[in-house]
Amino acid sequence: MTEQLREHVARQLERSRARSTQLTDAVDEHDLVRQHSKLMSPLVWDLAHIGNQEELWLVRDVGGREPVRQDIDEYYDAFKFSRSKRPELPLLGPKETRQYVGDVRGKVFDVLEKVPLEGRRLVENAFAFGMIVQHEQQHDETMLATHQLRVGDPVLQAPPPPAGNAVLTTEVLVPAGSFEMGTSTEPWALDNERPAHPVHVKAFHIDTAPVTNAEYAEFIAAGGYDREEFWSAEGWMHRLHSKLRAPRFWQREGSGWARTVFGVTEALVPNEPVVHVCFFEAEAYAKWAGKRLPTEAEWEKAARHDPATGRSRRYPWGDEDPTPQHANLGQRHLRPAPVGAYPAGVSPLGVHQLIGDVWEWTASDFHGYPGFEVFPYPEYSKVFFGSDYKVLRGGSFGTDEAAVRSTFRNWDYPIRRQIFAGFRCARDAF
Ligand code: AVJ
Ligand code: FE
Repeated sequence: MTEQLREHVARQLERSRARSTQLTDAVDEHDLVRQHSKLMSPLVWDLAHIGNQEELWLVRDVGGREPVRQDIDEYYDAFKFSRSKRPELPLLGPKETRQYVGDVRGKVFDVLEKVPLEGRRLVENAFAFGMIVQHEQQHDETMLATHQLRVGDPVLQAPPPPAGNAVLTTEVLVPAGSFEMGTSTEPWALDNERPAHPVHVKAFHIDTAPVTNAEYAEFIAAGGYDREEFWSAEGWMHRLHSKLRAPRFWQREGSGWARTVFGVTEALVPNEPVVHVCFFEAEAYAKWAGKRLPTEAEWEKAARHDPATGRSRRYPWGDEDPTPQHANLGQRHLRPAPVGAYPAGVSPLGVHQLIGDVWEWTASDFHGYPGFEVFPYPEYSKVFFGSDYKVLRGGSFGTDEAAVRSTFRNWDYPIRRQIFAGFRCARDAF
């Protein structure tokens, strides 16, 4: 059992490192150290930060080993310097960074071989490894978003996602009742997903698929960006101030639209979920459509509740880990898949593509669940609780399966568009 766990952790560490290496080897040194957007760190910062967190948690804390490079800790502390300030820091260069993360990883494999993974130690130590795997994958998704912001010839390649299929209904009714939200048993669930607790949800309808490019283009054509009545007061202020006219990376092409995807400008794919919209745009679209965004509880009930058993599933399709047949995860494709592309991933209530493709904005602010306990450190989520952030659910094509579950909660400012975010709509049932 312990050996199997060590094997599993080693494989996950290797998978995340292969991805980080791919994302950073794809560009030249100039593009590695450059800031491609004020919203992002230079790619070389993300890579060294991945190594530094790994050193802090696994080499020094779990392993009780001597520091590898204590002198650089402060430059890679995400709370000390904001993303926009990071390019001015005396950061490690590309070569030093690769050397550093490699040195740390070597020690981590040694720690993994020797660390106790029994009893209480199993929970504490195994979780630390799981947290670091997720952390690296989260930064890999952030680096993928930096790649999308980068200007220049395309450097990333991936096969297209599977084709779409007709989805027969546009929305389903989720009957009123209690369901179990969150988890107390997922071994790698983070503090904000815990504990499992019952939540009563009133009857509501939820869209069977995320809102598509074609649907979103109709909202624009209907004057959605000029009609204040669809926007919240805050959303309208932002729409005016930032002169929003369309999703990020869209451009007019004749009477239609084109969009730039990792350096390639192409015609919009009509039945693909819209991506790179902010919360305020999602909210305005929903109002125009006579709907609203789902709350977090509604989203999770649609994703997990099995009316036949009354149980909450780990994933919409059941309790098995995701496979490529279930969902568009892990940067296997460089875009969301068209609606209906994953019939095997459908939830018991008939809702498609809840996991993968695009992060989905919800109506909810980011708060701790009843009984929330900081674990293992307040900077993971507690310091972000409050009304500044909106919760996103489900993961995107750029999220690795190690870093998303049906209970997983992501959060961001309602104005952010560089993340791989889209949405689906809901409405009251009665
Ligand atoms: C959970 C995606 C909001 O990237 O800011 C990375 C994850 N926390 N390093 C982020 C995270 C610390 C976090 N999100
Ligand atoms: Fe981080």
